[in-house]
Amino acid sequence: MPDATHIAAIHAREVLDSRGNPTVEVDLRLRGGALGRAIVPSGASTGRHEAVELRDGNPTRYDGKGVLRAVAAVNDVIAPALAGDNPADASEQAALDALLRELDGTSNKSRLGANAILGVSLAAARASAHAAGIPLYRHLGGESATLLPLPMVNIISGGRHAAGGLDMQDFLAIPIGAPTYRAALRMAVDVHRAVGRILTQTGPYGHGVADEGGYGPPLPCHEDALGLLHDATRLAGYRCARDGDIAIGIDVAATEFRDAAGGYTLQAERRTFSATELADLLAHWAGTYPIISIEDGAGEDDWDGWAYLTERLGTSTQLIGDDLFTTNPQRLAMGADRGIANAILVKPNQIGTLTETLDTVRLARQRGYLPVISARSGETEDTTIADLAVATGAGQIKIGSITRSERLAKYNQLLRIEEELGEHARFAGRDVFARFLAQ
Ligand code: 2PG
Ligand code: MG
Repeated sequence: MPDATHIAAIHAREVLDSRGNPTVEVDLRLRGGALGRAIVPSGASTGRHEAVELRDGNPTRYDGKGVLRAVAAVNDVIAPALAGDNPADASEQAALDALLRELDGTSNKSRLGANAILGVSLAAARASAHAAGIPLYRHLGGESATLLPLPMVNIISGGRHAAGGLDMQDFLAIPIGAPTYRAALRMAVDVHRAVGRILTQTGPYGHGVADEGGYGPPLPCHEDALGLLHDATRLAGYRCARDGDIAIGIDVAATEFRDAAGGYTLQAERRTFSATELADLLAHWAGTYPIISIEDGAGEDDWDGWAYLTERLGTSTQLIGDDLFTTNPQRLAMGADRGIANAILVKPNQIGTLTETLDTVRLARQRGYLPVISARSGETEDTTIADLAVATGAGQIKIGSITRSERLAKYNQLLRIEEELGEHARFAGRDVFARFLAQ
């Protein structure tokens, strides 16, 4: 059938994410019968430069967080345009995404909503993979898509993702010594369990989970989180070292505690830091603990702070721009021109289409930035980012912790992909960080 990959119908509905907040789900059916479904995630610590997530703002429904307007944008605007008399071809992802951007007509997707647009974009990719009878990672990445990502796994949460009092958002275990993805996942589970054992000795905080499934204990200061991670790793029988089994990552999410005057106030440290002082504090920790990766160690518009941080730590440590770059090729190019950061967090809903997400990963490679595919703190059973990580050969993924099924849906999908690839599956482990480990 020549037009089997042309779109026959698109239908969106409001469903709920892992925080019980409404989000957009899209079903997209092709003329040949193939169906694609995607659910859009949602952040809590969102960057100012992200594409616009359209919410209803009606306080009588879900505290204003309803997405009926975004759902209507799909059903009433996008569906008639893409599935009408002149249907779009879902297998032409770039053309389809260009059409979606044109329909929206704004630079930040504020008319139809990035949540409406991304839902259609991802559902089209899934439908088209089904039509081709191949898994999504292969559809997007071809035969060479065989590299499983090294997971950076949230163990302790703070900031907007937990109520324990830490200002910084994520303390992560990175199983750099693992020989395979499956082994890496198990090592992360072991560390998570060991942290739970230690926390249970001192209080009730070894139970209950933060937004991304990690622990959110009320620790007196940030260094205690690093110490806890370090001790737990050893308790689990691993070596916590840059040349060992587990290294440490931090998502500082500094934008969240930067004030209007440019100061960074850490309640847990009972003081306000300048950007330079914050970078010095991070450098001090990196000299004490085996920290291999630091995300958003300066605010999203603090280019000078970022420049100093990069100068201090950029050769020895992965410095990821999340709120800084917001998966936006223009923002990444600006940063690359200034030599700022050396890695980029890639979240499809920050930019709003699959094509732009892939463009950003491509640009990152061209400019020498390591891409890290990432989930949001508000997630669902959608597993697209697992396939995306393999499709792009990104080498790293950040999904949150290893409890809660919106996280496990992705971790488990990667287990399936690894099994399916069999002897073709590759895993880079510590080699992802070769340029930093040589220091
Ligand atoms: C981040 C993400 C995921 P959020 O900051 O990296 O951990 O959080 O989705 O809330 O922006
Ligand atoms: Mg972040």
